[in-house]
Formats: sequence, C-alpha cells, structure tokens
Amino acid sequence: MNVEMALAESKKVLSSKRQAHVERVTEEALQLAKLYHADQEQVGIAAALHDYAKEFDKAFLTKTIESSVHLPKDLLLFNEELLHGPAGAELIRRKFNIEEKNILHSIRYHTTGRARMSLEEKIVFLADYIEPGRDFPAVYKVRELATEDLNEACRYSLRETIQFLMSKNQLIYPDTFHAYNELTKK
Ligand code: DGI
Ligand code: FE
Ligand code: FE
Ligand code: FE
Repeated sequence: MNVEMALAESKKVLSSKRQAHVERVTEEALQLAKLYHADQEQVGIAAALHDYAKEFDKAFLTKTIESSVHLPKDLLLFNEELLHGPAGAELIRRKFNIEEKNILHSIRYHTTGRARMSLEEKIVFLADYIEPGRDFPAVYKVRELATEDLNEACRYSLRETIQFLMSKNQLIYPDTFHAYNELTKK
C-alpha cells in the first residue's frame, strides 16, 4: 500500500464530493507531516483512508464493530458519527492487511481523538478539521495554530467540538474528553 493506492481505494467507495474532501485532507496532512517531521507514508495512507467507511450503512458499521476483537462496544451507544473511524480501521486491517498501528490508530481515532495520540494521529486528526474546504468560525484560528503548535491546535479544536456538541445537547464520547484533558493539563 502507498498513498496513491490508498487514494484509489477510497475513490472506489466514496462519492466524488467526499473523495474531494479526502484528497484535501491528504494534502493538508502531508504538509503538516513535513512541517513536524512525521512519517510521510503513514500519514498519507491514513489520511487517504480516514473516511473509507463514511458512506457504508449503519447496519454494516455496527456489524463490523460488533465482530471486532479490537473495538470497544460502547461506540454503539453514542453518536452514529463515531462509527466510521473505528469500523474503517477494522475494515482496512482486514481488506488490505495493514497492521501498522500508527495508520490504524490515525484512522480509528480521527473523529474523537484520544489521550496519548502519536504525532501521526494528531496530524490526521487536525488535517481533517482544517482542510481548505472547511469553513466555520474556529477553523481560521486552528489553521494558524496548526503551523505554530500542533498540541495547542488539537486542544483548541477539541474544545470547539466539545462546546459545539454540548450546545446541541449531543452526547460526547469519553475519548474526546480524555484528549482535551491531556492537552490542557500543564
Ligand atoms: O467524517 P468527517 O465529516 O470528515 O469528520 P469527522 O469524522 O471528524 O466527524 C466529525 C463529526 O462528528 C463532527 O460533526 C462532530 C461529530 N461527533 C459526534 N460525536 C462526537 C463527535 N466528535 C467528537 N470529537 N467526539 C464525539 O463524541
Ligand atoms: Fe470522518
Ligand atoms: Fe475530525
Ligand atoms: Fe474526514
């Protein structure tokens, strides 16, 4: 597997609109990988496959999580939006024989974040948030932070997401709080 192959695989299962998002995330992630001296290949492959499961139906995502020995079942009790990252990581492991933890974790945690994210996980998480197609108030500040302080950029985006979900009375998965707390502690 390489970045070009990963992009071709995601193209097979995504609408052209979503694929355009994936391509922007991949480009953004590769730029951040260069800036922060992360593993280009791992970041590129993970970014290209991060939304691989985004357009699969809920029943299939649920079945994938239920049948996985790796994934926590409490994912099924929160927002439906949480399923595509973990299910995508599991499907990619099975279908493409990718065992690299950094790639699988970058995909698995790209929506929620988690405590103790690796450099590559933080980059994919952030690239998804700030890719050039995004346009919401906080994105401008996070784009600036992303070139100055990767941890602060992640922390700020987690804080924004938590506030956003709370304002809509939504559930928040604990990993999101764990990620926010770790990056906020002095
Ligand atoms: O798949 P994308 O649309 O590119 O982006 P994503 O996978 O980061 O999904 C983001 C959405 O998930 C965002 O609108 C917030 C929502 N969401 C629902 N529950 C949670 C959550 N995001 C986080 N961080 N934590 C949650 O518990
Ligand atoms: Fe996603
Ligand atoms: Fe995200
Ligand atoms: Fe995405």
